[in-house]
Amino acid sequence: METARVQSVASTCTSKEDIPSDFIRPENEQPGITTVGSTDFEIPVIEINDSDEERLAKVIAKASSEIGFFQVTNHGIPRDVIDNLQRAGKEFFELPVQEKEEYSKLPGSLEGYGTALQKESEGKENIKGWVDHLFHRVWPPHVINHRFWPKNPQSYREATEEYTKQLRGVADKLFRCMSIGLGLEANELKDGAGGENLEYMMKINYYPPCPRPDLALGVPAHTDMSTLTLLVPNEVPGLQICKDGSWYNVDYVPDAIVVHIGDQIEIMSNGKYKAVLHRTTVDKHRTRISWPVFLEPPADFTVGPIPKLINDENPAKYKSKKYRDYAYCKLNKLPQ
Ligand SMILES: O=C(O)CCC(=O)C(=O)O
Repeated sequence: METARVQSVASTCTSKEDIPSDFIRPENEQPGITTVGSTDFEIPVIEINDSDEERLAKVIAKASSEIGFFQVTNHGIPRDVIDNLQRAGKEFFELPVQEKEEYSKLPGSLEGYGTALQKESEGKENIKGWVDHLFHRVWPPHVINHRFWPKNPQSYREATEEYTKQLRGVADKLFRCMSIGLGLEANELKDGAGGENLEYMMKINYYPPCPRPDLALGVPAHTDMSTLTLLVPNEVPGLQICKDGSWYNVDYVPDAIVVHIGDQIEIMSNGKYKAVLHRTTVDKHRTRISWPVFLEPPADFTVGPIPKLINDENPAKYKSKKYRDYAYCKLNKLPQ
């Protein structure tokens, strides 16, 4: 990598002793060494209020196949709905740890609160991520377990329900456009992932200030195993995407929703759309918070390349399997 294009995320930091060693990434993952300062390609920001879905489909299909990532504006979710969601989530994370721990994950459950000091189950090194998080499902009603929804602040439930209701409309529009962009009927992509049974898993990532943001990561490099991820961050940048082996900062775009293509869309499209490899950095002085919602097929639903997209010249590149089995292999780092 050319040194001139490399940017140090925290050049003012002084010594490695500033953070515990189990947060320090190996050099090939350290953002201070591996972040590329400028892009020679554009990270797409797409206005989705275009009522011509054919035209919109082309733009979205291009971003989905070239990068697997874009941000959408003019999505129709009112600013105050997002503000209420973000205020409630921030207030929860600012509570004393004992109160947050009432929502801790139970053995074997993905939902619940996890602390920053939890070890990642990845790699032999067990390096920790500089982040706290809370997971819980928000849609459809039969998969929701309110045990994991904070009761404090009181506004949390209503704010989250209202955001979810609005987000479903955006998700449906994106699915329709992505389906048309593959030459399919508008409903086929969503139907291939479970249709109205698609499950919405919300996560809140809370990244406190870090004295050595050049050495640590919030969330390490990964692709999302879901279909699509729709995310609203606070104003502190930190998301990076990988393209052709290099890491690029994603700008914070006010009022935008960040869209990641996940593994299940890559599979259904038989590789035409790409799941984006991404990670998060942390800030020396400011707290970053993000609210991804992962749109997941039901556990027993089988996902595979959409039959209309495969033929003798373009055979299936991926296995069809139950989402439960896909998730098990991904989480345990087993071959798919
Ligand atoms: O915080 C972000 O912007 C991305 C978070 C993420 O990739 C994740 O939680 O899986």
